[in-house]
Amino acid sequence: MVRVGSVIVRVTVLAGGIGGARFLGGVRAALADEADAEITAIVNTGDDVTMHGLRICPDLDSIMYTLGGASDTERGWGRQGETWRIKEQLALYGAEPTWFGLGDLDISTHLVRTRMLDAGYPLSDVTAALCDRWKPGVRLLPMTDDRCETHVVVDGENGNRRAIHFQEWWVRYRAEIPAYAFVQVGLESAQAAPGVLEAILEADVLLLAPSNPVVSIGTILAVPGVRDAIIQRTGPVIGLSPIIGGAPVRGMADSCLPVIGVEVSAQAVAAHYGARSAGGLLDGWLIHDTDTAAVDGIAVRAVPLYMTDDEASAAMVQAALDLAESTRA
Ligand code: FO1
Repeated sequence: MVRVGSVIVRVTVLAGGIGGARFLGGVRAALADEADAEITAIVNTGDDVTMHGLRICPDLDSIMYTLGGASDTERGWGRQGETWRIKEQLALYGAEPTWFGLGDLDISTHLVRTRMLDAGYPLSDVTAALCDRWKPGVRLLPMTDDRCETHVVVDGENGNRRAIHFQEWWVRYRAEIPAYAFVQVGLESAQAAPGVLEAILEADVLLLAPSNPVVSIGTILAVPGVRDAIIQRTGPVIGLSPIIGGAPVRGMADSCLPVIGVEVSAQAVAAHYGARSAGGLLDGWLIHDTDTAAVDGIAVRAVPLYMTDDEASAAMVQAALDLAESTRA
């Protein structure tokens, strides 16, 4: 256990959706018996989308449902015991999009969120209100309260190109149509949400979850002020590789990394994040025990990285905290 004097750690985690949710389950488990532990998750909101008039925040909801014990671990997103009656009825009306799976239980979350946003509450207040019910056991912060949806540049008609929402690319096209760029619309003028920069600066340890380095972690890093806060902070920054043996465990990182010219490997992602001593982000990097990686200035350690359950995830987190301690010296 990492001890800073007698104060037990404040851990801040940059996280995306499904991988981030599982990882945060491990962080919570690893610090379960540390009464003073404070865990803050800074969550990607680039996947957010408005569908059928409802505001949907997939990554915040994945983490909230997973840590709240209500997620469908099989499907990987949404609620266990979900039904799709409203979705079926919408399709009978021909209400587009019909390709996006809106579950009946999930819709209650979007109704409450949309009503609060329409009443003028910022997303961070809405998220806190939803978490009052789900009690995730960690503080969930959207990376920003401002709208900055990820769009994907794909082929259009007769040779030109067009941008579609990330959810259309990922859900409708399964990331199988070529992507030429990812653009978070409005991100350059977005503000970090309240508490985000402080949570980065003041954490005893900052962890980059094994989430998609491009559209999840990369989007959080692109929020004005976030990258600078990471570089300025004094305590260690430890990342965990989302790539094992040249492929992501889940999701579509292998479809995203080539778009930004990064190879699909633990080594390439570490080099992409860069060493803090060279103006980058990382002091340490955890890779799966079958992989190798070597980047000047980054302390690399190989441990099992499959998050099969909270115990396995907790072991990964413990390894990351131990690595943080060793890089601190
Ligand atoms: N993912 C799918 O593959 N198919 C869906 O129909 C789908 C619906 C959906 C609805 C609400 C929500 O919060 C997430 C949903 N997801 C779906 C997952 C989502 O696309 C991804 O979790 C993230 O956006 C990528 O990390």
